[in-house]
Amino acid sequence: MSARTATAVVTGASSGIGAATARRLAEAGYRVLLTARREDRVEALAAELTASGHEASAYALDVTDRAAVDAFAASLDGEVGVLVNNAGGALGADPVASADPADWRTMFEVNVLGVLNITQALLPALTASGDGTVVVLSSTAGLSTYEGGGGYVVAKHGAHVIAETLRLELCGDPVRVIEIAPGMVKTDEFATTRFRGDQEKAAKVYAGVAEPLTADDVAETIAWAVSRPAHVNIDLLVVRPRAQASNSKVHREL
Ligand code: 8X3
Repeated sequence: MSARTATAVVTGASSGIGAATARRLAEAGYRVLLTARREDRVEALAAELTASGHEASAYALDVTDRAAVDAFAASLDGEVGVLVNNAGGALGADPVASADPADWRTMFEVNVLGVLNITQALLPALTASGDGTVVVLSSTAGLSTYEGGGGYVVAKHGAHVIAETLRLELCGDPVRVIEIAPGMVKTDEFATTRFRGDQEKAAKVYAGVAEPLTADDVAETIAWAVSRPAHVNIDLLVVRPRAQASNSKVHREL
């Protein structure tokens, strides 16, 4: 399937890596379908992409709402070439000893069940395309832990395991499963959401780091992985800034 004929669905496309990925895939020739809870944001980005000659549309969607996800899947006419599971996020950085179970539940809902919901719902359309690609945007937090990682680390390990398991289960079907695991990425919202709007705490995440990854660095990586020939599967790609050697080893110029 060529990019020119393929539809790419991106979740969490209202900002950050999701929005940047929608842009990159549109530029690569995909018909992009932007989904996110914030309808005004995805509408605006879809309009902008359409105005610059790309094929783009928007759909308000909360991936944790299974009925809404099923309705979205039923609204699609035809095949889907690419699904980018980007919707996700962190809440809190508390130690296991004192973390709020409600935060853990929220993170599990979006980072794990959200991926499950939309992947299940779109698998028939991805398979029907004859050359489908599921991207799971996990995190380096899905591969190893760090103090205060808590429920985010747990949830992203879940996303990582979904990708690994699905790849095993789909072996022989015309659908590949790509996992992209970014490390430190400076986006408008990730750290601010994690620290519930506390800008000072959010800024500390990136303090002294010369060049954290940008949303577009990750989007470019996703677009590259997705655009490999159909028989080439980038199982797992870890991408970090040069200043970060592990989850807890970061070079800061302070
Ligand atoms: C984000 C990476 O290190 O903040 O997925 O958990 S980290």
